[in-house]
Amino acid sequence: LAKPPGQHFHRDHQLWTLTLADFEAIHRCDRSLPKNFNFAGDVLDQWSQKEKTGERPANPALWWVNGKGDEVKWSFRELGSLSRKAANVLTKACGLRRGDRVAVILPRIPEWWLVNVSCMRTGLVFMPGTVQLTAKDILYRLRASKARCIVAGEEVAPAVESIVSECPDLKTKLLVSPHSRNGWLSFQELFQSASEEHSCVETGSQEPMAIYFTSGTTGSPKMAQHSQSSLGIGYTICGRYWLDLKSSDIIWNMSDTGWIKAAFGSVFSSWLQGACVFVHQMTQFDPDTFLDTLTTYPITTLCSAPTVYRMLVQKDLKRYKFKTLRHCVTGGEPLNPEVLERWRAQTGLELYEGYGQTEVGIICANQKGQEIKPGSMGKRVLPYDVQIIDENGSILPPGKEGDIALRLKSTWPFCFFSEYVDNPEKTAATLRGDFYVTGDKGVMDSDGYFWFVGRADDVIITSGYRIGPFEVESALIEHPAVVESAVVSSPDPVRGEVVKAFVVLSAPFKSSNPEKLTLELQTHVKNLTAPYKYPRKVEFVQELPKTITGKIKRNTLRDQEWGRK
Ligand code: BCO
Repeated sequence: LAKPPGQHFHRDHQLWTLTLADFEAIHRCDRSLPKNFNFAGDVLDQWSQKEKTGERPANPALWWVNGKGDEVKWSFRELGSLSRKAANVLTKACGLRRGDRVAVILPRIPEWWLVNVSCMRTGLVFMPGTVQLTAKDILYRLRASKARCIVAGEEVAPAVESIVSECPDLKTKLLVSPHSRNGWLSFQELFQSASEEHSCVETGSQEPMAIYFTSGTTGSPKMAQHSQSSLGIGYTICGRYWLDLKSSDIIWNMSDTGWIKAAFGSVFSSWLQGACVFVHQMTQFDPDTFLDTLTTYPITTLCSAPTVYRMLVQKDLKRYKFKTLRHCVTGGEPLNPEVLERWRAQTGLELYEGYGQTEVGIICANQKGQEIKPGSMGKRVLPYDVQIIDENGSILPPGKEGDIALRLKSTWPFCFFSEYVDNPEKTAATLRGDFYVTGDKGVMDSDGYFWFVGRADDVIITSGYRIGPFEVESALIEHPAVVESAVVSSPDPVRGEVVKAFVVLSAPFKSSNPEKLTLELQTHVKNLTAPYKYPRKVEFVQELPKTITGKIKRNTLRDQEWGRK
């Protein structure tokens, strides 16, 4: 990086060697991002070279197990050749072109990593989604994004088939399964005969790389778009200083493939540092299986939602020997200080909380080497300038509660998302003065540590998921028993908070058995939208609190749930 200010650094520069000062310089625009950048070509293929020359430990790049005896281990070289084959499947057999959007709805199987990397190689924009998505969710995503292709497994294939006639832009359905299915191209078959010869596309650093659907208070999920550099370079600091990764590490990041946490924990942060990504494909989360995995495999780094740690500390952890585990991090929802203390007492390990969002990545964290203040989400992560601001966009002094915000002017942070696609109003609504407003309330103390207070809007953060009340209310209203409903957060000892629905019943259902009807409504929501959103608590009420203009006052119900006046 010994370049005069304002010049592009050479794209062969090894990003994992950049220092914090280099990132500050890039952020100040003293140094620029490379004009072109492609994570597959510029990072993964370089690690492949380092493997050849023995400059990287003989660690796999990806280590996948499923608990049934199946195992996959790929080096960076193997990942390179396999993803080149997959790239040829996407461009040649599927006829996809640079910039096309591809919905990828796969469980934690090795092909998810292959398809993602092959999208990078070909300049396709990948849109990950959880396999919990239902037909209605998938229809919305395919139509809103005008996706050209969907890559899916048997789990969601029937749901896709039920709505595909309503998606005129969708040209290809690619099935990842050992079996074939009518109307689908078979990934496995095409992959077998695909060539390993493929030249990585020269993508621009600001070119779109991925779209994530993210929930808000109103309407359907919005499409947050990230660029090649915001994901591909933006997570360097996070990988090095929060996850504390080196190329000899093995990181197990639990997150479902549908969330940005899978992108940074199981792709970008980890592979930028040349670490091994460990994956255990469990059909359902089970704390005992989780702990067995952690003791069986030489995992050094663990990344999981606070809900998982809350479930784990209920076990007798002293019975387990985590021989290689040395660094544990958490994020996606607030961590209670008691859980941190119990984890430390039972395992002897610290728990490093980070805070972020799909749009911005990780912006605050307890980074390795910093003192941890239990209950705080740590200090700002470079290059972000995180501040607490008031309703006019002015910075508040330490100790004052306000909106957690990121300074965008005069330099736009390169890890920041590009926009909400086709939604300039929503993009503009997140801006206040010089800042991007996260929608979360918080406080910064005089040492620069941030403390989470709560959401400024009606979004519910449960088990690490971000759920918009509107999405749950829209599902409930489709049941004949529901006249109207209001969905808010409610405290929960394990999940932090859960979704609670207040429901006004229609006349024929007023005398129904409440337990039976609760179960029926829960099943109804699980069938209509991704099941993680279902209301774990339901209360039947005569009426909902409303404003004079007839708008439901969710905040009154939420305050009531949380015992606030
Ligand atoms: O609890 P229930 O059994 O009543 O319901 C569960 C599932 O059984 C059910 N379900 C799933 N698939 C279904 C189904 N029901 C019917 N049909 C299906 N096909 O739905 C409920 C899903 O709840 P869950 O996902 O919370 O399940 P579970 O097993 O309790 O898992 C617990 C956790 C903690 C493992 C899970 O909640 C989790 O993975 N949470 C973390 C989420 C995460 O990674 N968030 C990060 C987002 S990115 C981010 O925040 C950016 C900044 C850091």
